Amino acid sequence: MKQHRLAYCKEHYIEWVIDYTVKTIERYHLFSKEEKILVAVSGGKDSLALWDILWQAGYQADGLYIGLGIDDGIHYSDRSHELSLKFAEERGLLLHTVNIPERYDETIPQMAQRDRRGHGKPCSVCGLVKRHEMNRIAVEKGYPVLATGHNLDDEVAVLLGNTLSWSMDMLIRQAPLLPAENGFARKVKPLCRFTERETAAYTILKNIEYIFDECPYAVGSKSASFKQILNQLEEEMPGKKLKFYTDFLRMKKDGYLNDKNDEKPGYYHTCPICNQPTTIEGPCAFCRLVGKAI
Ligand code: Q46
Ligand code: ZN
Repeated sequence: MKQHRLAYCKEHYIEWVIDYTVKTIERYHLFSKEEKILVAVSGGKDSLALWDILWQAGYQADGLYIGLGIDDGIHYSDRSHELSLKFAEERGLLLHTVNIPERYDETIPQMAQRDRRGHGKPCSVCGLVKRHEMNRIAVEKGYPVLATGHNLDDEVAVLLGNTLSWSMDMLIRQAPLLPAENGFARKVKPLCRFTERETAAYTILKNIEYIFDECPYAVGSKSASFKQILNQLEEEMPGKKLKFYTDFLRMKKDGYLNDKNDEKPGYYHTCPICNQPTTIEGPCAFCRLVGKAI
């Protein structure tokens, strides 16, 4: 690992990953061992690695799997559910499951077809639904903390995208911890300092079976192009990704990006249907999407 100037054998690599995650949790004050954590699990390497690390490190972490109804010939959703269940059973961990087509009578691609946002591409609808369901389960089942497996590659790709478009409201909100507010659970990203390669190495060394295929809709996304560019940079300048991210966080901490004049969304209203916070008066974007508002 050139960026850390470290090289480990299998046993010490696993120890290092767990240790480094705990340090990240403490550095950004993400959560404590007394708190119940809900880990959003997709069956992919990052979320399963995160759940495994938190479990190994002695945190109280349960999982949440959201079935999106994405098939596309490879049974992406079925297979990722199977692997998440297997992971939980092998460790005696609790996995909550929400099946979107069963609960709302439509798969994510079907919802996306009806919706104008995203022009038929399901990602923006998918993001809206996942955010809503994760928060719903966290609040309903009493989890103060919601953890996702976003890694450094994900974070720097978002950072590059937001910088290129100078989306100040998004830059202000990008952080390893988003505090709980107005009916939202605290959101945390304990793997934000690991590259994708590092989390993949952890899952392989721990023999964790994960879904290797990406979601079929991830192909050709903007974020995939940003990741490619950043990987080229990293090749030439090892450590660039981590430095880009940590310098950004340091600048924010030093007050360069404060939210005095930002246009960050104000969640001043409560949806009359689902009771979740919303920026608009009346039914929230989710309830309008799933047709409950009609
Ligand atoms: S799952 Fe959903 Fe992603 Fe698939 S449809 Fe797009 S957003 S790519 S993380
Ligand atoms: Zn609502």
